[in-house]
Amino acid sequence: MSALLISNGTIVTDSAVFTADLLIRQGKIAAVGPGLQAPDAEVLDASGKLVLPGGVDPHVHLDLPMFGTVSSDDHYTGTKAAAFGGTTTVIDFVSLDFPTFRQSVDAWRVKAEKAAVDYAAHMNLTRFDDAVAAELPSLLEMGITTVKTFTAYNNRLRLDDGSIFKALRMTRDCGMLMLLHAENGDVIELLVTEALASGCRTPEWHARTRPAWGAVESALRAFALSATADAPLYLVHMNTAGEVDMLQYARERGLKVMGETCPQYLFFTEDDLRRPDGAKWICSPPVRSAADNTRLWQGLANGTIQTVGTDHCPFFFDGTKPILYEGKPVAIPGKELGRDDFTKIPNGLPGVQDRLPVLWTAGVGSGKLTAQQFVALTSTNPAKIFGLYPRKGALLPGSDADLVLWDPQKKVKYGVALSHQRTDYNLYEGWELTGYPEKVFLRGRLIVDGETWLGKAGMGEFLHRQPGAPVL
Ligand code: DUC
Ligand code: ZN
Ligand code: ZN
Repeated sequence: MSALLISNGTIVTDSAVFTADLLIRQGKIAAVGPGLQAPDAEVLDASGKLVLPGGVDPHVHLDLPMFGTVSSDDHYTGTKAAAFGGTTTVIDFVSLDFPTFRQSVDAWRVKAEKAAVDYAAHMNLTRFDDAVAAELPSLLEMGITTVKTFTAYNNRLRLDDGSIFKALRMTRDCGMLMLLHAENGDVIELLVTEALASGCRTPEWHARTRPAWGAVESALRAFALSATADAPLYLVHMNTAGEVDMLQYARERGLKVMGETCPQYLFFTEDDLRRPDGAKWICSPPVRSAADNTRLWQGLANGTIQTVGTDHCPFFFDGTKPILYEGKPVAIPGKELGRDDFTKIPNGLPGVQDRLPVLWTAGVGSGKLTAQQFVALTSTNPAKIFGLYPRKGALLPGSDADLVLWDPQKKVKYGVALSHQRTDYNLYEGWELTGYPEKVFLRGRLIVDGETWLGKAGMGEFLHRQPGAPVL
């Protein structure tokens, strides 16, 4: 692979913004600094453009079976969409669908092989017995250093508190990190049963049966278990002000706890569920209120929350009508499955491509976040927390040359026409964005050039992660 010198760009890292050249050799960053000389290198003039480390999305669900259908982006289409949005690494979830972790991971590896950007996996820890406990440390041999547990989805995904506590002691001893989905499963089951019995079936009941207090109390419960086990814990998809309060409370007391939110929780509310097309906004946990949006923004700005992921798990709004994807008609059953019953609407939203562009405009453009905070939240922090740094999330000599040439002046009217997410809608339809990826490189190879796709299925590499990642 020939050398590339990106000259005169504005380098943005999690801690600095400066003008410099950046030299790429053999897919790695070879040097960063002013006035670099490389006579053999092709030169790309990046004057007026920003050079960012490729985004790291720590939370996606590709090709995930749910409610008799499947999330509509597979490991190729979802990672292609990620690349168009400036994300060059994604972390997907392995469902514990087989008797052993090994079998579950092997089956997932086959599905994930067609990824077009680099990828890693979290393991869903949705059973906990002697066999699972005995096999847990071997996840490290499979390159997996993180497990996700749930305090909701009774009789399916949920673990009881005792099992979460035991698992925390094990993840601590193995240098692993536990992720936690915080909602109150018992309360949800009861409220859903009552709602259906009373004929309440519209999308807004999805949120009304999954109350914010359940997220708040189970977040605090999980932090207490983490403190008692002296084990690190990462709270996924924070959606309520109360979770930010609990995370702040726990971190002020020195607990090893961290948190992630997602764009949908920064921008949308239960009012969106009351729209005629409200099913588009159904995800779990649900979108909440304007006050929750505000507190989550504060949590990002003041450092209480460490990352912005997406929980990308798209479904068609109307999966009976095909869309054209790469010139071919595709229709995958989606939200229409629950037209008459909110409990049958597949849970999840598209977002892997949208994350950087919408967060840039609404965060950096509005002055809520600095450009360095943007890089920290979307790339460097997830890379560090999940054991990928400094290979990913950094613009350092030796790092993978995953980078985004970002045009901070570019104005786009965003929406489904610009989106490569394989679904028939976009949550940000018609949004006027300022700042957009112009070119995206994966290990030194140009994979997105404006609106042109130069990547390929299978280009992505599986990232074998190392234990002992830092708590930020
Ligand atoms: N929530 C969703 O909305 N979709 C996928 C998984 C999850 O936790
Ligand atoms: Zn979850
Ligand atoms: Zn999720």
